[in-house]
Amino acid sequence: MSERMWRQHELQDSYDVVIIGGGVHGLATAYYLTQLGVRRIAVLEAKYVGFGGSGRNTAIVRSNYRTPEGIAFYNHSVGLYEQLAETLDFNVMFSQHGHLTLAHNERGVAGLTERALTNRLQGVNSRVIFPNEIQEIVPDLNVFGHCRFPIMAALYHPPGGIIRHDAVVWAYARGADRGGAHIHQQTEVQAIEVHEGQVQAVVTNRGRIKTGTVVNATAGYASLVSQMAGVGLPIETHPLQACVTESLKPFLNSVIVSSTLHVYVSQTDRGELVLGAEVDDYASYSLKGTLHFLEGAALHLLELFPFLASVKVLRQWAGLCDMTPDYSPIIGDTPDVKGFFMTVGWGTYGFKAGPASGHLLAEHIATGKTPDKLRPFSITRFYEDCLVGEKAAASVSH
Ligand code: PYC
Repeated sequence: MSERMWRQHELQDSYDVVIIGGGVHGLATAYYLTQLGVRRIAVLEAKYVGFGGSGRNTAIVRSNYRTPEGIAFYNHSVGLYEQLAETLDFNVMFSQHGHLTLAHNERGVAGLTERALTNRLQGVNSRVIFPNEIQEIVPDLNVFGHCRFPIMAALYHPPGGIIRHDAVVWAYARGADRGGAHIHQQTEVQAIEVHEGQVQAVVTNRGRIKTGTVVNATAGYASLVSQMAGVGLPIETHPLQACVTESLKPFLNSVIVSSTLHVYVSQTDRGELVLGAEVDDYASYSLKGTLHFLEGAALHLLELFPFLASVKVLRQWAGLCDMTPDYSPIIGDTPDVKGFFMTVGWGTYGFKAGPASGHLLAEHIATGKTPDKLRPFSITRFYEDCLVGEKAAASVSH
């Protein structure tokens, strides 16, 4: 009989660390904690592993952010992703064929130029390229043909690419399980008990768990879960929609993003095009796809690749994005509730960050020290006026 990827366990009545959320952030945190010698860990997932944002994103990995803090953090993630197949002994199908962010006006070119310079100062491979080179890299892109928004330049980021998101989640789940963590699916958190400013227990639909350390690693419901511990978050939740087409002969190696056209597209190893848009402009917990999204995404994709006009869309879906005011995540401990940690506010950019957030948060929890790369993302930045403004680098989510 083949080995199970992770085992089922009885829910214990106490754990040293309870992680809420069985997506890439929760599972990576569990895995790296086991590597630091922490053993009595539970990962609680209300549905099934990878049900939330980890199974709904468009699997893009990149580190061409705008701020020095963001670039250093996401670059840490790209480095971990590059080693992940070996680290976890699992083929995560990471394809680093480059990422292009298009500019269609002078202001866009100036923004990308600034990003390229900041990226390079942080050692990240990224530069601005112009139409002839763009056409060489993506021969089928409508660079010189008739279009409403001519392509003037692109931020070219060669280490960017796509990965098989399910494989990443399963690999971390297996690694965490092998390290001794218990993964409990269908286990919904109903309350977090706090007494005199210290976490005491988590109450679930399967019973109460005593613990001094809780990690909120949820997406979509992050503010509701933090509220259970009495911690308010500056988060608004919006759906983000995406879709996939039938398989086509390979023609697109790189990831193409246009924030002017509100679209990003890549081609998977199976030949399908995966494309997505900005977040829906209303706050909601709906996971329903809409015709409005499909019409917009198709229209925008055809500006870039007019020859795709008769291609069929096979499937569409939505995920939930917890948007913070500065488009950066909230990671670390909470000053008012001892033992309550968070890796939340992952907006539209969470999947690419999973390894870094798990790695650095595990170190933070296990040692009690805050790694330098985590410091800027503390919840305290909102009342110390130290925002990490990444809106301009968040693909299309604005
Ligand atoms: O941040 O790369 C990104 C992204 C792609 C799709 C949504 N966000």
